[in-house]
Formats: sequence, C-alpha cells, structure tokens
Amino acid sequence: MKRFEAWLAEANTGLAVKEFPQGTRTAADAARAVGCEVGQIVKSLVFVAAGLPVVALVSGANRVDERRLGEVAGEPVVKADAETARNATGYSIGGVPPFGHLTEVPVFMDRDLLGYEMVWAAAGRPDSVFEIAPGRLRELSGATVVDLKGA
Ligand code: 5CA
Repeated sequence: MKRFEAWLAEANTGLAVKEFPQGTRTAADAARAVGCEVGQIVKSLVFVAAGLPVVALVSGANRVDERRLGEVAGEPVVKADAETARNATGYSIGGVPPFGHLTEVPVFMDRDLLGYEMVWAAAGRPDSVFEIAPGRLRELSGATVVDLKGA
C-alpha cells in the first residue's frame, strides 16, 4: 500500500484515495480531474516561521496573505523550498497532504474551506487526491481555522 493510504488506513479514517492519470499536481489540475470548483481543492502549502515549518491549508480559489499567516503563526513566514517541505512533511510539493506528516507541524486552515460541503486534498502524490468534509479535515489536521486570504 502506498504511504499516505497506509496512514489513512492505520488511523481508521475510512477515507479513500482516488488516482487520476491526467495528474493533480496543481489546484487547477486537481479541479479539472475531479470535476469540482477550484475553491474546493485544498492546497497544502509549507512555510517556515522563525526556522520552523508550518503548513497552511488554503482553498484553491485563494492566495495566502503571508503577513496574515505570520501574525497567526507568531513569526514572519517565508515559503519553504522544496527540500524543506519534503523534510517537514515527508512528501514532495504537488502531493503534500494536509495531515499524516512525517514531523509534527502546526497547521492553519483557510476559513473559506468550511463553506464547502466537501473538499479534495492531495494524497501524497501528484496524481492522487481524496475527498473529505472540511470539518473532518480540521479535526484530522488539528488545524487552527483562520482567515488566510489576502485583501
Ligand atoms: N496536488 C495539488 C492540489 S491538491 C497540490 O499539491 N497543490 S498545492 O498548491 O498544494 O501545491 C503546489 C504548490 O507548491 C504551489 O502552489 C506552490 O505554492 C508550491 N510550490 C511549487 N513549486 C515550488 C518550489 N519549487 N518551491 C517551493 N514551493 C513550490
């Protein structure tokens, strides 16, 4: 079994991963593959705040306001490079899942995601996603819900 599926099974989530050969590397790709609104795609973005990684779960319709994320993270943030993102989460950019990370990473979640009945997030690879209710996403990720979008 693949690594993120193994995590889902181990945690008894009942969540199922869907593979799309056409690819789900970006939010636009994922929305096209799934056939949902781009806002329903969860981007799992890794940042670094004072040397420590944090993850922002952001609606595919929104851009993160980095100043706002810095306020809630307590330190200014910069986008993580590919290697830092991989070391923190255990997954490569394009497939970073919203939870089940290799290390303990604080997670912040875009409030707008709660406006959808269901959302889709990356499942560890750039061709795989899974569907989840946003309330469940918050629980499993232990996320703090905040307004993350820029003006
Ligand atoms: N699978 C899709 C949708 S579920 C996905 O993972 N989308 S994502 O938005 O969460 O991941 C892509 C994001 O990674 C881009 O929006 C961008 O912010 C970031 N990214 C892409 N390339 C790099 C890079 N070289 N260094 C740092 N961040 C990058």
